[in-house]
Amino acid sequence: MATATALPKTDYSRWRLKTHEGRQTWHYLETDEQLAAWPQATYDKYHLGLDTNLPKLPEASTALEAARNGLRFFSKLQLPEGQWACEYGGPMFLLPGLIISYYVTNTPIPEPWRIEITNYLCARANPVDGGWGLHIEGESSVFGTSLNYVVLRILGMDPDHPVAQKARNRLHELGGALGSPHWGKFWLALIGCYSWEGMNPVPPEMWCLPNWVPFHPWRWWVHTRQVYLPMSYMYSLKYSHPENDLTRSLREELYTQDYASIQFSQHRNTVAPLDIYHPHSPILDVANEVLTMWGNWACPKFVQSYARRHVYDLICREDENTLYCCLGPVNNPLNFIARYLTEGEGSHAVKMHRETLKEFLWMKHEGMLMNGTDGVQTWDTSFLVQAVVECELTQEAEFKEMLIKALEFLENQQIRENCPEMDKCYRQQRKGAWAFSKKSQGYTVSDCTAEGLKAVLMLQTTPDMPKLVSDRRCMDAVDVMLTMQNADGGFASYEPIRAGSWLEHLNAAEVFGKIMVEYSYPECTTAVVTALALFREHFPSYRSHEIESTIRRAIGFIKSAQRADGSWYGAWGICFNYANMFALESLALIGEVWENSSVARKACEFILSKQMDDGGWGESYLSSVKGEYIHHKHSQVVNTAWACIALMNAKYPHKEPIERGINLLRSRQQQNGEWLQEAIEGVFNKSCMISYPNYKNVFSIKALGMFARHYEGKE
Ligand code: LAN
Repeated sequence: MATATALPKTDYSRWRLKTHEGRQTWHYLETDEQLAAWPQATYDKYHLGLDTNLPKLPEASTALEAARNGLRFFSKLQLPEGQWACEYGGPMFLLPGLIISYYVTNTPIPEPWRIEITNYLCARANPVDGGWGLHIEGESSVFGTSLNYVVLRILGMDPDHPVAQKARNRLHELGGALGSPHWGKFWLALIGCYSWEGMNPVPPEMWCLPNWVPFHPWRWWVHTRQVYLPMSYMYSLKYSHPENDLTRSLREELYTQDYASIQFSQHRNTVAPLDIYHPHSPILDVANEVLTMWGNWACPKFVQSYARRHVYDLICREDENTLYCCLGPVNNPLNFIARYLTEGEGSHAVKMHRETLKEFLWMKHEGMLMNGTDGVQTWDTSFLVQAVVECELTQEAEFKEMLIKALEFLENQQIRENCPEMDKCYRQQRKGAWAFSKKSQGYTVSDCTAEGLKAVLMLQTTPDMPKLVSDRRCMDAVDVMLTMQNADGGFASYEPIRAGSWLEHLNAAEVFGKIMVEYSYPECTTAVVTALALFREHFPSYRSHEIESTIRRAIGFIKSAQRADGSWYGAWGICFNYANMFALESLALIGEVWENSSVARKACEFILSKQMDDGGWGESYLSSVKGEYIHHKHSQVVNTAWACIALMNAKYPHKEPIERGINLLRSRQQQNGEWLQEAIEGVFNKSCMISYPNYKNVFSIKALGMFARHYEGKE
């Protein structure tokens, strides 16, 4: 965005991405000695948007050659430890948590971060109205605009700067910060710019209920419970950062009314209409009234302090179980604040959080942003390996070393031990699992375990590949997955479902849907069944009956989840194209394809009905939000790759539509083998989008490879 006042920039030739045991952090080299000792790598340059000078490749005359060119390019982005990294931005409510945590814990913000976070927020302000939304492609909202405005002000931007002025005007048009959703009110209360009285309750006492209570927090989706855990601790303390000049100015800037005149207790349920994805249920409103009274008058002091101690114990366990990385980008800063307020500056935990928070920051051409996790390392690496296998390129000498390194990474990152006293912290079995990011984060994810295991098995059965993961460890991965099947046969994300979806009536976050409990997902389910099936080929006698019945029930779930129009709704990628690809892979596993299955046929018809005039597929993120297929204005490489893979999974008998899709992929490939970034690819909780920039390369390579295998040289 053009601004009247030019913003400083750091010197991009000084940024380096470091990887150590899967921990990825960006460093700004201040001295010439450092620069000489640590040259900038191709992957640094690529991620920073600098010229990589990678060569033009010979023009591809077949799909396989195009796949090979794609892989030649992508192999140059592999990190020294064997994984692939990338930006994982999209959500616009994460940086505020980090910066507010730095602010309330008196942690200095390094100058290069200050400059580049400011640049990022300026680059990402809505060019029309100057605000920020829930995610980078979303409309400006009070949540996004108020909190990112606060970030810019904490980072030192003058309130008269044109970017600040424009954002403030937008915030005021939206009614000001009084209309912040629950989580926004929380962050503002922490910095002393909102009153705790105006916040719906998050009582820590909930955690003292007996475990059989059907709405006990241990039954909630793990992200929701790990966010509300530290939030309840700070809510109970009603802590606000001491008032200073910034507090006083922000109180004037954020509201349309005089701050002193606001009766905060009347605004617990004031939320700007644009911010509401999931409106309060009447049950939640009643519960909030009762719990407010409980907190104000009824809760005995000893219960309160017992609850705080219990919650604090769980916070410490989460820190220790994840080596202070925490489950995600919201609970890490929250736990950091909780530990700081309780243990003070000298504490080991405080020091550790200051380190681990760095793993969530990412540098790109627009500046510095916060990723949705501590990286995508294991997930993207597993997919890349599978794409290479699909292309049958594993035997080519030029990719050998790359694949060995990828295997080494996956071997290194398998989780080897369960959490100590795992029942006390309500944790899922994790010995044998893979996390989405890295081992030390330590959270089992069903499909990350599955994709990790598939990649390992595929590589280890390739001639001349080392065998690094023992049979026993592959069995451990299977053991974890077998603990995770839901009653409906499907698989959820981190844990099996622990309570019914009626708990969504207590969803208080307003901005997200489906956050209270786990659900069965076609994506996760497919990953698990395909992993179990591959495992069974190599270990036919290990838990064979259980594997057999798990697969059967899982496929039953896949079939039952198909919508009347033949499609599947995808919860983690945008949207129907993503889930269709997985679901059809599950069906193919039991031999159900276009030729013999009405389920597969209907799905193919749905997919074909969405092909665009240029031969590609393009789905808008609104598909995820609204639950119905909505075309993007333009076809998208990633959607096209998914649709082609889906049709090939179903063995759709006519080559022509698939070839048109493949030709679109080829026409968008650059001369150095890469594909360029298009619209956002991923989603969570229905309303928030998240970027998967490696998908454009990985899934295009896979689609081309599959096409080559199915059709090339066979005419
Ligand atoms: C992710 C990223 C990966 C994703 C898949 C593996 C793709 C999926 O199949 C299972 C769920 C999972 C692991 C997932 C869950 C929710 C995450 C962690 C995210 C979408 C990335 C960011 C998001 C997290 C909840 C963001 C913080 C927001 C809160 C509401 C706490």
